[in-house]
Amino acid sequence: MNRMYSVIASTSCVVVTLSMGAPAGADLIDFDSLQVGEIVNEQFAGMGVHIEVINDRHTSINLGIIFDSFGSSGHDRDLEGPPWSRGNASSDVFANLLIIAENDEDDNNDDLIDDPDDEAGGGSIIFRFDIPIIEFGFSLIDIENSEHGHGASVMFFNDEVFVGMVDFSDLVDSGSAFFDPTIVFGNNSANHIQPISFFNGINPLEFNEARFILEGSGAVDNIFFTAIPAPGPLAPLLFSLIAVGGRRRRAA
Ligand SMILES: [Ca+2]
Ligand SMILES: [Ca+2]
Ligand SMILES: [Ca+2]
Ligand SMILES: [Ca+2]
Repeated sequence: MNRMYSVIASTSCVVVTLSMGAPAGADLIDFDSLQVGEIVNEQFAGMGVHIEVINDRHTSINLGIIFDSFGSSGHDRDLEGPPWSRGNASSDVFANLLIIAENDEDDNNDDLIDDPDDEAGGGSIIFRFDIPIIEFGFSLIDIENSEHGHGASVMFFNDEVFVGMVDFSDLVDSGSAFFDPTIVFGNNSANHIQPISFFNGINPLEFNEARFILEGSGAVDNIFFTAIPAPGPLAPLLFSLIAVGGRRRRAA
């Protein structure tokens, strides 16, 4: 899960590197502590994460909700597994998934959507972060991204300024820097997407918003993100060395 795409931005030169090991400041949201049908928005504010959903077809229902992939949610077999039909996570357990709600019916008034189903007309699932992020990974369920199916992508912004994007068709395009030969999209598919980063030279570009754009149905899970590492013990030492160097130059 820790292989990282490194793309040199703002030049025509694209480089993919690998980095192993758990990065500092990394965190994961798997949605498994929430209830089926629960509306998802500020439950992860304590982690500095805020979630907003926009429904493209039912524009009065802008809700992200929990779907249980074990099947208790009911009415969408495409979102149920394992086993999944294909993909690099075809035997993996996901439990709760985050979907764009297609309906907002709550007849028993328990604040849980009674019959969670994903919006076939798509929409946006937006993650906003209180502090800058430098890498973002996730899992995708039932994304049918193909020439015959609906498209999907994820876009990244920093203070609303565009940083970069990955069209999910890039993930299965051998000519793309984001190509991952393990990924297979299609009906009832399940895939883990390696953390995505954008680089300008050796410097990772910061972002504080990741926005999924889905043109059809599907779900996301296992939102993985890494904040900018806090200054380690080396930082004050480097600073003092620079300060000493500066004084020496002035003395000379
Ligand atoms: Ca989950
Ligand atoms: Ca209910
Ligand atoms: Ca559905
Ligand atoms: Ca499907």
